Amino acid sequence: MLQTLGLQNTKTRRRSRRGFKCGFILRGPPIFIQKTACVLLLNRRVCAYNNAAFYSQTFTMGLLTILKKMKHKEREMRLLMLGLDNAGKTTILKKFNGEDVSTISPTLGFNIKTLEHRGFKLNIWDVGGQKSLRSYWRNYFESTDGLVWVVDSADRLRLEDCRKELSALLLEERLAGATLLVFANKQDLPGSLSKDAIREASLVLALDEIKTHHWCIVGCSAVTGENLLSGVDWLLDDIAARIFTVD
Ligand SMILES: Nc1nc2c(ncn2[C@@H]2O[C@H](COP(=O)(O)OP(=O)(O)OP(=O)(O)O)[C@@H](O)[C@H]2O)c(=O)[nH]1
Ligand SMILES: [Mg+2]
Repeated sequence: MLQTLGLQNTKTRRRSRRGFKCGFILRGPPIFIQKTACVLLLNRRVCAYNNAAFYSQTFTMGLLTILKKMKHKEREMRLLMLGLDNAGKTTILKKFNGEDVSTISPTLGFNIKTLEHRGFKLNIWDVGGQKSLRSYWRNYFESTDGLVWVVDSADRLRLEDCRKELSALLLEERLAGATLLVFANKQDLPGSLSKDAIREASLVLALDEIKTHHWCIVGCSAVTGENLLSGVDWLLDDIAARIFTVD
């Protein structure tokens, strides 16, 4: 399955993401970063004597460039997978990882897997979606590059719940920069929405009204693996275009 989906498992890095970044800076950044930092320092001083707004903007832009370059070097993304309980999040994660998906139980905490795909290291977080657990979702927002919202397309009764939860998430400041991929899952089930499930789901979830995030909806089946990879590819392309583009 691993090969079918084109993903490779990797060992989860022991150091935390933040710890790695700190270590990277302390051990001495590459020359181009040091040079840029000097220019930035200069910019900051000049700022005191000249047009403060202009130079502080230069400083911010410069900092952004450095961060982008560091991210580029890491080629690492953090993807957060959320959705109502029973939507199929854990099944999707296991399918990506080439694991058996016949025995899945509800997630009471979270699962994390680090996979490699197209040269990117993907840290995928799958958090339990039961109502009592949703207040903990916020603990996972930090540094999210991509939000994967999983919908059970056969669960028509809870589509309104689903829409409300997603709308609330999109107002979260810490998710403001994240790209949104909606997986309309369980397309293999006869009762799932309609033959034009994707368009219907996007209407029901009011996706057209989202102006704050780049988004895309993909119909898929975690059991058969259908369309999982094309969804992830779109997500990676969008994130890469936003955060790995240098200069
Ligand atoms: N037919 C079908 N069943 C699916 C699909 N994806 C998941 N399921 C089933 O749906 C049930 C719930 O799947 P999970 O992956 O545990 O759902 P979850 O979103 O992780 O649920 P929580 O951990 O409670 O948030 C399981 O019985 C899966 O086998 C799918 O694409 N098709
Ligand atoms: Mg789960």
